[in-house]
Amino acid sequence: MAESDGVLPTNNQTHKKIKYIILGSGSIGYNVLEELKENDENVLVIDINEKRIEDLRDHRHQAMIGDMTDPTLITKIPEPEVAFVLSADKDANLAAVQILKKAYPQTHVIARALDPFSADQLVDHGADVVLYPQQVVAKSAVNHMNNLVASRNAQKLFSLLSSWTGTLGIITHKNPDPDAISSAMALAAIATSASGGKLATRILYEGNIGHQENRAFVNLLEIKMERLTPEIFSTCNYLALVDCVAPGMNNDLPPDAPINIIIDHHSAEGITRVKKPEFLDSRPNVGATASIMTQYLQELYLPIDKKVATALFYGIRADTKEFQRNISPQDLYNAAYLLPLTDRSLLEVIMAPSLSQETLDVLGNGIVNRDVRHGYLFSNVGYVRNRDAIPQAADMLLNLEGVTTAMVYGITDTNITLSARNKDIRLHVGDVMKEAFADIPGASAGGHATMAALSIPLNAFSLVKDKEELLSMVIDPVLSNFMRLVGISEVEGDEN
Ligand SMILES: [Mn+2]
Repeated sequence: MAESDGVLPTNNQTHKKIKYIILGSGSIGYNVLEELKENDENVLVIDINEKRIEDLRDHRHQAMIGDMTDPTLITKIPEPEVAFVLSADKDANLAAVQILKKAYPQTHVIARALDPFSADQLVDHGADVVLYPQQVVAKSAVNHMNNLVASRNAQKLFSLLSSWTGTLGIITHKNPDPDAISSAMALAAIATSASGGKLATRILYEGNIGHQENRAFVNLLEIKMERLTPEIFSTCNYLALVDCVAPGMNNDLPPDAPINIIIDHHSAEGITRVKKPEFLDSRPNVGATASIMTQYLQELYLPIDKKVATALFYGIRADTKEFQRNISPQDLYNAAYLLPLTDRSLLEVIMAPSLSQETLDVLGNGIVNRDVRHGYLFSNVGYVRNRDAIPQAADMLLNLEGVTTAMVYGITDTNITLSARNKDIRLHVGDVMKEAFADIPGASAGGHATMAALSIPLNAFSLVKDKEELLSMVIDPVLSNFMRLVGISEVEGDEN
């Protein structure tokens, strides 16, 4: 310990600074000392027991004999950053906490309680942290149990997959998002490694990969996904569902579809699964299925491919709204585990995807077709394939000078869609929308003061062939209603 005997070059004090003191060097005190010494910290131990102090000194620890309840003793030692009060005598611990807090109010005091009552007393007398060892052990036991259950699940999944040959179809939910897609990738990786390649995997989906950020995710990570068709379905010997609670829930499978594996984090309350899967891991308290998959990969000590790590990290991030929603410590731990394994530059590109050609076209139409009246912008973007482009156009058009409320509408194969954005604090756009669209059959409108959306299914208007004509037929009376409600005339327009 030669170096810790010296004075740090920048330290002009004659006495070296004691960072930590430990009062009471029984078994807990000694273990804390050992932990601190691992970081090579400057620690002083004080105990009333001469024999213990001698032993510590023999092992080249800084130690002194003293009674921790003696006020003159504490004031003799230099002010420590942290004091551990760890004796097995509860009255002595309480007295020491009081003396320490009086002499050195800045020192952080961590104290040992002998029972729940003394724990409360220690807090009342200023201890910053109180440890009740029995409770610490109990908590740790339960933690271990949870980890054991998780690792048993991982083992069970692994051995199940290792017994299979043929093809495993991994089905994500409808309109898959990064959580579902990355979970499917991870399951495919586990299956390949468990079966030694004897089990082929296919990642399957229904619906669309709508948002351009999700499309960028799939393209940049070169994820092979196939649309689920009856032909593909019939080639699968086994089926897994990821990020879905049951067949028929957020997927178009029949409720009695023979699913072998379900891994999910949605609430299963009130769900009846017609056939029980061989493997079921349903954890509603976890923020993302990708988080569960990451835990499996860790438990199984499987190497994580860069693309899979990048996908899973992005999946956790997306499902927890950038680590802000439904996040558990386990999710944060898993994300932190993945981060060094990810491809950072790829992550950056996915998070800032360039606009697709169609989105650019929709934004362009939104600008060209705008009609601004007293701060209200209306824009018809016509037929769109990707409805996500409409709210993006509304977002952008709200930035135009003089515009306080932007309403963009268009028609897809199945719906008429309108998005509203508002920065006029006098207007609650969600409420006005609801009122304006109240008469339309099948319409669903909703929103907040600053943003709102409307969707009208087209099945009620199937006789009209021309989409553009249909759009104006439906939307014109609605917009008149809206203008009447907010008090602007339809005839006049601003210059733009
Ligand atoms: Mn999810």
